[in-house]
Amino acid sequence: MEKLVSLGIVENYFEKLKNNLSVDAAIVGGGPSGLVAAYYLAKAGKRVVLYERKLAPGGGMWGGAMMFNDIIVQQEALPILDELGVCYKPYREGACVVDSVHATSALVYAATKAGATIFNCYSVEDVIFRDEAVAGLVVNWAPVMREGMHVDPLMVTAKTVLEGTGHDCMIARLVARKNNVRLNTPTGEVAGERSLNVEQGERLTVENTKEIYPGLFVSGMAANGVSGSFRMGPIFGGMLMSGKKAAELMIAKING
Ligand code: 48H
Ligand code: FE2
Repeated sequence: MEKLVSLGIVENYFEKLKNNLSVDAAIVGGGPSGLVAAYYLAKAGKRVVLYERKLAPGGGMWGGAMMFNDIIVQQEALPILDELGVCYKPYREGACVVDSVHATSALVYAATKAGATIFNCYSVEDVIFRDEAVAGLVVNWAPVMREGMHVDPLMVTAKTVLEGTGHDCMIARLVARKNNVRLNTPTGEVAGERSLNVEQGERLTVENTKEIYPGLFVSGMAANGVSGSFRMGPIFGGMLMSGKKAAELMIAKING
């Protein structure tokens, strides 16, 4: 029985790994925007893989506001919660309150149920750069990166890559710096996030969700960070709508 347990995991895991070495969409980061993008891409029948460096995907959504584990979602984003089967309570002016633990786990469930593969405990450390385009990801074990061990990575080719890394925008930063290229952002580089403004931040998150370099798309806080727009605090409609828009743009690119 001991051998069966180990063999079952090893054989299945390596099968999963092999099946995801060349994909339609590779997503960096399992925050709300990345998870929603993974859901819609998978639902459209695309082969999608998502890498999350933490043990649990979900990013900044688990903790609500200052660990008060509720979030606000505005009216425009409720169709996404309905589609993903997330429960919410009407509050005021069309906005709803959502239990953040319920919502975060629901996004993880919906994305994987739709067919997206999530590899947790993986760090994306670089991209594949070919013919002046981003053509995939370079991945490693998150603990290897954290320990600073000199261990070479594995590579995954992808028709489209989504940076959903949150506030850091580390993928956009390294693509611009390492390859000395300009991004499709107001400054040509990572502009950096501005202070808090809920209305502007929410609107611009969706507006700034786009392809910032051939093959490389941005969603969520990374979309704001690269374009120099505002943070918005614990309101999550913009993150959800950004993930959906990213998926739509990527599907259009994959379909040529
Ligand atoms: C693998 C990585 C890597 C890497 C990072 O920050 P997130 O929750 O992402 P978003 O943009 O979908 O959501 C943002 C939201 O949570 C938020 O912070 C808001 C609304 N803030 C407002 C405010 O005012 O502060 O998740 C990003 C995920 C995390 O889980 C990281 O661990 C992961 O990406 N990640 N995974 N390889 N190189 N970098
Ligand atoms: Fe945040």
